[in-house]
Amino acid sequence: MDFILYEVNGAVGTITINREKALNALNSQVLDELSATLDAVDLDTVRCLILTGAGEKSFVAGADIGEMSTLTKAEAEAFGKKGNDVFRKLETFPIPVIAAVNGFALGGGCEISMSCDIRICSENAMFGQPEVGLGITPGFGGTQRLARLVSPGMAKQLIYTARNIKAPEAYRIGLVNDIIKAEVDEQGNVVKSAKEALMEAAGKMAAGIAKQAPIAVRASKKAINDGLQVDMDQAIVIEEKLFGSCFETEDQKAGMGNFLEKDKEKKLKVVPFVNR
Ligand code: DAK
Repeated sequence: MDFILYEVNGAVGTITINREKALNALNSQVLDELSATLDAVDLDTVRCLILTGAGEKSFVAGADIGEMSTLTKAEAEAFGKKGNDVFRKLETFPIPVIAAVNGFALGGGCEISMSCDIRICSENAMFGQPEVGLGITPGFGGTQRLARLVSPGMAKQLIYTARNIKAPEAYRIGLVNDIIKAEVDEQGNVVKSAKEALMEAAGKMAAGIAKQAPIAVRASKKAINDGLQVDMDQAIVIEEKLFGSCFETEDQKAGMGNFLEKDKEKKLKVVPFVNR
């Protein structure tokens, strides 16, 4: 892989888009490598993923404008589909994915973060959908996911004006769950950069997810994602089925058993990921 790094720490996998010279812009090769990396994740051991961009300056500064600039209509559609397929793979990935957003998350960068379950960002993050300024519409699901995540009115404002927003505004409109600041000592010296603090916070959140019963976490993700696509009557049926699917698993037996035995030590133990 030229542009993707993947490392596993315990039950948490971290995928880094590593094309720092181009601010981690997404070209076809990055998209292909990201797709192959997701296919190779060992779902028996990894329970949560973190997606980030290499360096301090940029998460992902968008789809690669150089590559897109000469596309024909048919090629543009194919490029859009390539991105959409990978983003959808991320969105429907069986385990949760946390986007740790450092610096620029513009166009395709904002869009890939919105395909993740949770977004946390560093204080230097900047989000935006600048596409209309480039003569195109957002093309990797930006028009759809932004409208669902924030509100149709806010999504329209951001997309029509192509205005970039900083971390506090992204937090205010609900685009990110949290903003992580650099750590500074009493003399004002930076002891932990915003990126380091961000990755530490993402790691903690991921580890917190990874220690929960994995079947229940996966089923919860599916219930939320699938339920949001249908009306409430259908949505609660989806939930019922996924709720039912947790029963008779080792996770459910151990999880409830630990509680009923009132054994504090046991209760704190990680429920094993053996179902199955
Ligand atoms: N693509 C390619 N290269 C990029 C890039 C991008 N999106 N963003 C930055 N780079 C490259 C720069 O060209 C530069 O390369 P060199 O000149 O050093 O070779 C290097 O990264 C450093 O960038 P700057 O020198 O510009 O750095 P600055 O700090 O001055 O500025 C910036 C940072 C993020 C403000 C600036 O680079 C910038 O404005 N970048 C473009 C941001 C942007 O407009 N992003 C949205 C891209 S459009 C679709 C499919 C997908 C999409 C749409 C439709 N369909 C098929 C329908 C998605 C579209 C997009 O994402």
